Amino acid sequence: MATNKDSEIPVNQSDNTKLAHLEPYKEEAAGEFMNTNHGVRINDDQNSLKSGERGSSLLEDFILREKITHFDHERIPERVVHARGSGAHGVFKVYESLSSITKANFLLDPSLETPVFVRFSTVAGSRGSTDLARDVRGFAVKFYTQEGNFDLVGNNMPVFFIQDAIKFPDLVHAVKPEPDNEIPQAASAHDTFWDFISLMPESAHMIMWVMSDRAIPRSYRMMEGFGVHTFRLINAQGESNFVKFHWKPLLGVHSVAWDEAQKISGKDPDFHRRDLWDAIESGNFPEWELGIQVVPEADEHKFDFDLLDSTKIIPEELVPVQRIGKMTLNRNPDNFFAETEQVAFHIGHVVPGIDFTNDPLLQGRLFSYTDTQLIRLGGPNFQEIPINRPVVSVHNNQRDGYMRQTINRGKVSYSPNSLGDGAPYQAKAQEGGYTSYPEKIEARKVRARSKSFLDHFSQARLFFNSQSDPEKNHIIDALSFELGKVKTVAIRERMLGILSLIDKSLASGVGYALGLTVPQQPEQPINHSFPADADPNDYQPVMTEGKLTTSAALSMANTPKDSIKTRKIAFLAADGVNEKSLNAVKSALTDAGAVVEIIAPHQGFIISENDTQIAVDYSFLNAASVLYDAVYVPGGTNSVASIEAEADAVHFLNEAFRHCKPIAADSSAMQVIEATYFSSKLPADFSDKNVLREGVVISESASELADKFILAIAMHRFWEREKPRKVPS
Ligand code: HDE
Repeated sequence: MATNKDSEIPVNQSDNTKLAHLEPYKEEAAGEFMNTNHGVRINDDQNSLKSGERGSSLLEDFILREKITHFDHERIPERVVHARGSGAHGVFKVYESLSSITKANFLLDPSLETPVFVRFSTVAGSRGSTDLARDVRGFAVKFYTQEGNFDLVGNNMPVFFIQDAIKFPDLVHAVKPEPDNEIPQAASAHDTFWDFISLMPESAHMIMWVMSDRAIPRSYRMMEGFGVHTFRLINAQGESNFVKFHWKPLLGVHSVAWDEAQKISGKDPDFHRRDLWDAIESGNFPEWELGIQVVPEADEHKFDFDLLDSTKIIPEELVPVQRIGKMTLNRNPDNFFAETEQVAFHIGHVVPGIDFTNDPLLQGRLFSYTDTQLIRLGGPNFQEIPINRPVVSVHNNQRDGYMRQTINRGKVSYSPNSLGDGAPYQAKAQEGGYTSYPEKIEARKVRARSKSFLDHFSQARLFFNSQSDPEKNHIIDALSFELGKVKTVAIRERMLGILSLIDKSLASGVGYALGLTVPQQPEQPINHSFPADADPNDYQPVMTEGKLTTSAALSMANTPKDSIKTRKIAFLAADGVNEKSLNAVKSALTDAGAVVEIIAPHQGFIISENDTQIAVDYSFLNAASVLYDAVYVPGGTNSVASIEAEADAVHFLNEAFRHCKPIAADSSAMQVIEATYFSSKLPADFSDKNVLREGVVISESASELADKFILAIAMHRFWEREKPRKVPS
């Protein structure tokens, strides 16, 4: 069983009540005979029953019929959004009781370990699409609490494209492949998406996030998560506070470069899935802290944005994020379909102590999630699928339907009843019965948008202004890429109008790449989405400046950069390698938690200069720099000569440089660096010994090299290399 060295959470997984609940459903074939679904042992699974050796197959072959029929029905509809995903089991523990703000049991007792199942996903692509699409990532957590399931169905971005659920089908139709030719797969870089976005200025803030590097994470393990909507926490006294949920990854927030993302999509479209799986298998359990921003009921209107508007964040400078507990993912699923595919999340799965607000996006989601499971999982009993069952037993008067598993005993399936002594009984609030927060409502029935929702640009600007220069450049590059793929020039122009309302330099940067002039005044009106009878002016964005000009939490440049745990480092070596420096650097890196892989001209073994065998992990044919975080070239005369002569090895280094990754080489391997495109771009004093410049380390001493290399790897990327000295790759 895996052990978790660095977490205080015990990994005795038999303590995990949910895993114990799943146990009876598991099947193992080891040592067993093969039999039919009806239990009859099978004598021949290789040949169908025929009328003679060369005769036709017989209808009576129940073994053939059963096998083929089951196979014919193996597929279920994929999720209409978030089809591509990966899941894992884990546990959550609160640090201290939150009884002052909530009565939710799993947030009260620091000794209580609540099982969780988490599914990460992309949004637009189909089930088999690449992990590295530029896209939002789903971050859905099912807490199996003692009071029933609580699902926190969030994303890795804290805002959303639209303000009202009624626009969701339009948004999804626009971003999915175009309906006439089903192109492009898992990409927003096409006309229908940008057509819709350019007419919906409320998406401006979300567009900044999706065009930022947050949309191309290095790993699911290195993403933040957000509940997006404002929820309510309710304490035992019935008092309500507004709350926003956050997940903060302990490994920091990191991304890849866009050029790299596109190449990973070809080299390893399962990159994120594999990364999550491998990390958990090797005992490197991913961890996140759960954070909350709490706003007292009385402060509902104190902000210059509306708490019910999902296109807005509460800046952390205004309401700090309190870290209240930790989630650790410590077990891979046994079966992808049974668990990851069949898990059904629902924002409406709440427990006493957690309640909703009137956010119109949240309200629409409350309908959608059960409805979609009915078609996807085929009927009203999907909650009986093992992964979806709560860890508490279920007693109510719901009955029957396709695939019912529960055998409800007795005559009574109604309430009130006297024949069953009135059971199952309603629970009082003190007995854990769910009561909704009695929010006061006094209103007319209207179809309308609140005026407090009409500031679409100030937080988009806040986000852009809060980015480092490389991050700003990446947003400009991403928009130039996406809009460059849009064929309709009028859409590009309309988007430039929107961008100019966020930031002039942003708009002019994108305009330059597109060869278009930024319109002086955006086309009027810029919001084309208003009711038929309304005065369009009532729906136009309100141009205001927010109270803050920047917020440090919005920039990934400010993420912790203190660890190289689980980073993948490539060592490029061949026969004749200097084994001493290879081993010294390897053990320094692995001691610091990194994963080292040796890449050589061929698989099997290489022979070091001291005639020892060193196992090779991959050849240049199977490996690529885009699959690694950093690269090191050890010395050794013959090895260095072979690596220098290997075009794929030189390409490996060029590409790593282009993607701003740390590169290290022994001084005696300098000729390999000199064979690269970028050696001429390095500072003049570069061949000096013991230099660390812009993430490139050359050293005579393996231990000094390792120290500097570790610092460089922890920095993740040296983006400042990027602009002035582009390197082909
Ligand atoms: Fe979802 N969303 N969504 N969504 N969503 C689904 O439910 C929907 C929204 C999110 O790993 C569907 O079971 C509507 C915001 C995640 O299984 C569906 C609206 C956020 C997942 C659905 C939204 C999300 C889904 C499709 C606008 C972040 C994947 C399959 C009102 C807070 C869960 C399914 C998993 C999945 C509807 C907007 C997160 C159709 C109508 C905002 C992480 O029910």
